[in-house]
This record gives sequence, C-alpha cells and structure tokens, in this order.
Amino acid sequence: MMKNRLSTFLLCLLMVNSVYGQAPEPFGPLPSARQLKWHEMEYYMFVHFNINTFTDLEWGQGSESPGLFNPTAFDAKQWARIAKQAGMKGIIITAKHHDGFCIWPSAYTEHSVKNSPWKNGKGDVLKELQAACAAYGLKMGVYLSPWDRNHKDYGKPEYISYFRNQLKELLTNYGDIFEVWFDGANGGTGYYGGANEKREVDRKTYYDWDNTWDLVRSLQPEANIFSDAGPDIRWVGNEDGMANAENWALLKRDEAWPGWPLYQQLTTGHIDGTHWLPAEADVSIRPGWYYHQAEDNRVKTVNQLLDIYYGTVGRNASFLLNVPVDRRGLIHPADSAALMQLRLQLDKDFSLDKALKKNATASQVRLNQPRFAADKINDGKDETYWATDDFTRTGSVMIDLGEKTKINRFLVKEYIQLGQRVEAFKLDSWNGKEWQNIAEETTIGYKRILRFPVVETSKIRLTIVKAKACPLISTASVYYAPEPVVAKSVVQKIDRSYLEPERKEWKAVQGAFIIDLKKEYKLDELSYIPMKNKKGLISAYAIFVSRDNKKWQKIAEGEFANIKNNPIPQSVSFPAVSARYIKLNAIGIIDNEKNADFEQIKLRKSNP
Ligand code: FUL
Repeated sequence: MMKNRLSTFLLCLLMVNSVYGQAPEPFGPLPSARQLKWHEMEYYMFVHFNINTFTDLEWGQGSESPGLFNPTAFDAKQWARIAKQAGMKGIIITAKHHDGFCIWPSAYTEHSVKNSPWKNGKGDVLKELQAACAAYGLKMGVYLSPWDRNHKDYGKPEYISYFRNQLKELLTNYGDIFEVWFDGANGGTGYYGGANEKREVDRKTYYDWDNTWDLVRSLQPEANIFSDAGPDIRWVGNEDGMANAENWALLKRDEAWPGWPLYQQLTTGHIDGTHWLPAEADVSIRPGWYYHQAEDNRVKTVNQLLDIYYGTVGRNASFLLNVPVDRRGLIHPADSAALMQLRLQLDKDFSLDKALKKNATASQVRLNQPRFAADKINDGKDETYWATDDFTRTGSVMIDLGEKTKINRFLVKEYIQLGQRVEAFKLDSWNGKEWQNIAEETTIGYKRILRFPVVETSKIRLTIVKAKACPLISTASVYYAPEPVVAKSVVQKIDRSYLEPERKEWKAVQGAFIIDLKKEYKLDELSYIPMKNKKGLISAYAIFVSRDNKKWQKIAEGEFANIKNNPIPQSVSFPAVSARYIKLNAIGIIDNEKNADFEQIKLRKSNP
C-alpha cells in the first residue's frame, strides 16, 4: 500500500515537472531561511554606547567605576526614530564591550548599570532599546564581547560559564534577537578583578564556540550568529566598510574561527567555500567606534557614506553602520544629519528603475518555458528569475529601454535560494550602431550595484560570461543618480593650533622617538597618526617630556586601542605641561614587529 502511494506521488511529480518545465537544481552551499531574511535587511545600525562613552576611550581597561555611567538625557526612542528615518532595518547594541561593563542589570556581576547613578541603578538600556525598536518596527541585535577585561576568571574555564550565563540573559529577556555579534578582538592585558596582568587565550579553543552557538540556537533559533567565522554571517575582514568587488557568500567555514589570523580572506570569501557565509561590513560614521566630542567635526560626509554603501550593499555584503551615542544618551545632530543626507541621496539614486517591465529578450531560455523567460529579470519581483538550460552556463539578456535614456547605475541580483553561481559578467550599452562595454565584473550574489559615468543609451545588455552552473538572475535594473548635494556641517570647527614636526625630525632612540622642538611650548595633547601601510603599529605607549633633555617626566601611559583593525589617528590628552623635548616610547607593537613607526605625530598647544 505504502509503496503504491509512493509511486503515485513520484508519477505526479514527474507530470508536474513535464507540464511546468524542470526547475533548476540547487547548486553548492545554500542560504538558510534565517540567512535569507538577514540578506534582505541590507542596512542597519550599530550602537557603541557604554562605559567608554564616559571615559573617552575606545577600549576600557575593565577597572572603570560603574559610577561613571550616567547619561543625562537618555532616549533610545531617539536612536530608533533616526534609524527608521535613515531607512535602516535594525539596531545592534554593545551590551558588553571588552571592558566588561554591562548596560543591562546582569545577575552575574556587579559591574553593570545597577551600580551606576543612572536611574538610581534601576535602568536597563536593553529594555528601553527593545521597546524603542518595537515602537519603530526595527529588529534588535546584541554584541557581547567574548574578551572581558574586568572579570577575575577571564582565561579560566569558569569564565565560559559566566559568558554563557550572560548570553542566556540577553537571549531570554529582550524579545526576538535578529543577530548575535561575537567579536574576535582580544588584546591580552586588563584589570581582571585586580590582577592587572596579561592573559592570553587560545582563541580557537578557549571559548568552545560550538557549544556557545548551540546555546544561541536553542534560545533564539531565528537569530543569525556573527563572527569572523560565522556560523551564519562573517566579518568582512576590515573596519572600513568595504567588501571586495569579487565577493562570495561562501567560506571554507571549518578552517576559520573568531580571531582567525587569515581574516583578510574574509573580504572576498572563498569561491570554493563549503558553507553559505555572507559578509557583513561594519564601519563607524566617525573615526572611532565610541563617541568622542573631539570627533564631532569628523563625521563622514555623504560622499564617503555613499562610497561605503556602494562598497557594501553594492558588493553582496550588508552595511552595519555604527552611530555612537553620546554622553547624554542621544545621537549627536552631526551624525543624524549625515544619515538623513545619505537617505535622501539613496532615495534619489534609486527613485526610478528605467528598465522595469521594458521589453527583454534572452540569448537562451530554460526549456523555452515562459516562467524562466527574460522578462522575469525586470518584472520587479525577486522570486522570479531568468534561467538558462542546465548545460548553458553563459548567456545574455537585452533590455530595450524604448528610448534614449541617461543611466549611471546598474543593479543585478541572483536567485540565491539556489546558490551563488555567477563568476563573471559584463554590461554593455547600445550606441545606435554597436554595443559598447560599460563594465566587466566578477560576482553578483544577493545584490550587486555598479556605478559608472553617465551613458545615454536605448538598450542595455547583461552577459553572464562565466558561471559555476546555469545562471539564475532575478533582477536587472538601471537608474540615473544625480550628483549628491553636500550640505554644510552642523558642527563648528574649533580652531586649535598644533605643532606638526615632520617624521624625519623625530630621532629613533632605543624603541622610542624623541624630538627637540627648539624652544619651550605649553602642550596638552599628543596625536599619533599610524602608518598608512599599517607597519610598526604602536599598541601601547608612554609619553615623557623634558625641558633640558636630561630630566624626563612621564606624563601619560596607555594603549592605542584597536589600532590593528582600525588604524585611525589617536590622541592622548594630558594636563598642560611646558616642554622642549618630547619622547614617545613604544611599549607594545602590533604583531611583535621589531620597529615602531608612525606617519606623523602632532602636538597640541595648550590654550593660553
Ligand atoms: C572591534 C572592537 O575591538 C572595536 O572596539 C569595535 O567594537 C569593533 C566593532 O570591533 O573588534
């Protein structure tokens, strides 16, 4: 009886296939349902907000007093409103950064908001963000730093239980979480309950990631897990917000782990990857990840943000844009203004798809079936696609725009539900006599957007030059994007004068750099500008001053945090001091390189 039913079922399947034409088989690793939902989010907000906001640091030591956390006008709804207006789909918050301070009242530590003056210790940033996201229809995600410079047990097995207990709190008390963000950073030194020492862990084994990921799955099966190695979303391998033009949503996942030294491979992914593991590009709207008043006039311009948008969403990655919240607990007007300008421009860039429903013809259509025909590429639907026969891995679609049309953007998508297939494609325009090439490119994936100088054309042609299996293209559209209008900055520039001695004026003496300013100045800040080629990056420093080059006084000591992944200029302020000689001692150098180096060092003159 069972056997009979099975054969009837198989027969029906066969008939359905012959009536409707054979659908393409999936090829290679495929996205999960939760990854597919994540792909559609494209653009969402990162918020770095906790103790560093109040200490003006990028990485806290772990010894900071919870008493410092005291936003004066906290309003998570303001963040959510801005994110919504910016067209973002969610917010990921730093629940705990490397310094270990928790912005929710964790039951497992005293190092949290519950011991801060904010709302008399009764506040919970995550609860308020959950309500704000719900009010604005945004999804919420959490960043939980594996590295904890506060916890006494960090480095021992006990810490892993602590870490997982915190994860349980985050994943049970704050509703649906769309993404859990695990950082690969681990600098070694820290407070560690007062031990004040360096603790190295084996990043590959210490965290027992498989079991941590299982825990996430059991508590929030819909949540995507982010790390250098996924398992759902991978880091893009830099903090500049740039995916490679060739970008595979595939990775040999089992070869990687959070903190993987070969992270540069993440920028392109692996053409022969074993798992679906798309890239997320994280970048800050300012040089640093945390709010620093000194960066109020260094918010990225609309042109910089557009470059990043096209370098991420336009290159098969998602765009996670960090907007630091300030000491009031609000997004600064300079950042919200930049976000609104970007939104305005993107809306203009994609206001009218000039190829939509225009006449489309293909070099070849799968089994000559209408459901795979060329017009599926510009019917405005993502769930339909143009496909070729199984053995035809190249082909083209020509779209007749009907009249001479100005265009400078091309947007194309693969039907990724059945795998990422295209290895090379090109775009041509018709000049009335012949085809002229606009671009020759590699991967497409979930979404690819090309920017090119304006062409006026009546037809465009997309050619799939190389694919791993028959190409399945769900969308091809063209747009005309006007030049962006760059609005004036909302922040006034503060005029301070700096001494900018050239690199050659600094003498290298036994791991230190010394300069003679030739006369005495009153100084209150040193800025270190790392080498562009990332050589000799200084991770820890001591600064000394002298009036006579004999008696030296140490005026500052600390770390240039996150200098490897985000080599931005970093400033060290100190109480105003009179000096003719300055010495910068490199105590730590990234990757144990022998010699420290810098592009430039600036010294700020103290205001009279
Ligand atoms: C890095 C961290 O070290 C930075 O402070 C920041 O949180 C960034 C998003 O990730 O690895």
